[in-house]
Amino acid sequence: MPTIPPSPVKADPALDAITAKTQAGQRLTLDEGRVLFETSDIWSVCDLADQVRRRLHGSRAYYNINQHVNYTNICALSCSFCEFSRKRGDHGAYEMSVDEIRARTAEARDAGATEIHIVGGLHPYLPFTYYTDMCRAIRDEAPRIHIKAFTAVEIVHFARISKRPRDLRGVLLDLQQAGLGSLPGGGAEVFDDRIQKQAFRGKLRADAWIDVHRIAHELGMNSNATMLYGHVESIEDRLTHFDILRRAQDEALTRRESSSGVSDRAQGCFQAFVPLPFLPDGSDLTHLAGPDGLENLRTLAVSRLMLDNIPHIKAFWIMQTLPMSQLMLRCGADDIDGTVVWYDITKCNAGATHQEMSVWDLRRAIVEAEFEPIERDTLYRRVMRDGAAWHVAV
Ligand code: V47
Ligand code: SF4
Repeated sequence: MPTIPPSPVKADPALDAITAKTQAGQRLTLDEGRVLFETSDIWSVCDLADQVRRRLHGSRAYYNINQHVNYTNICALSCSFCEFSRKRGDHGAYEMSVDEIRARTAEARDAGATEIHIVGGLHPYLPFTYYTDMCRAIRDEAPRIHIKAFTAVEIVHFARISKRPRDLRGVLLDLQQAGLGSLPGGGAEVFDDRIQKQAFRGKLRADAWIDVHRIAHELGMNSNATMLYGHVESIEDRLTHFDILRRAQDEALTRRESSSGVSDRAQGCFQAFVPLPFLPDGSDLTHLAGPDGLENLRTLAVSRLMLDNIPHIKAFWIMQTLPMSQLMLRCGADDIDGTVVWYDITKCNAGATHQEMSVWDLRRAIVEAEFEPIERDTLYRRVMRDGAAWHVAV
């Protein structure tokens, strides 16, 4: 019988102190985060993230029944990583009418969706009323569906087109009154001015992105945060990104704590962090390879370890693939997102925008990874269901 050679990866003693701190629930420094990104002992990093994930969520793994709507791909900006955006008149450019969005909502409601997730390009000509009408139409068609919509950069764009560039609060309030429930995490990319100039010129700087989320939190809405990685950013940039998010969440949680019982309005916070691997196909950066599987696992695991105050880490199966999302459940993730149905921003299936995953496949993937599948709503409450009829467990 041949002997099995020892694993080429040696346990890294530099991880001992980090392990002790993590197990004691202490916050890791950015220097420690650098060790996690640089060590050759990636499996210990994944194990450590798994311990934290199990401490927070046990063997539960979340999914939801949702539908994504990308209302237009016409965009005033030209981010170099983006394969989705078009200029007006370009082949394939589109914008949906409010009636089309209403029809998608009816389809989602009939399929039992609890959430509609809406993002689009920065359309240069649609008026602000288009966005409030869209929310009202969804509210009217499916009053129980949670509207998670508009990245921070879209909110700033709405403030400009409604001629009140400094009144982000007013814009968010108008949308909230029209039915907006929370903000998705997109548009953050990587919080670094140099990378912004290089890869997504004209998009929001970190402070502006954080401002939009802070105001949404103050208005009682929750939100998510993303990081687009594996393009031209460095490890330092990723760590800075985590640091900025962690501080913003500390502030949100402090506000929430100090307002409880005093204010009649609940304060929001970040619910989930979603690491997004750069997918080069069709973008202006096709000469880059994008991150490989190990880099994806490591980045997700390090995010779980560094973002100690954000409860959920999502492995978005559309970008990570379902098999990778299964592995990620063992490396720090507790959520794989949902049925999605339509997704236009990145396309892996020969360019098809219909990218649907059945509930059965989502649950099977979670069970195969040896976790308990839990259907959640947008606010991470457990959903109990009988076919398309559902209610939130109390
Ligand atoms: O902001 C664009 C990214 C984001 C590419 O909040 C790309 O639950 C990879 O934010 N390769 C939109 N990424 C998607 C998003 C999201 C997705 C799922 C869940 C949630 C949530 C948020 O997609 C954009 C941009 O960062 N993106 N092009 C690309 N080629
Ligand atoms: Fe426009 Fe968003 Fe694409 Fe940038 S990433 S070009 S803002 S749609």
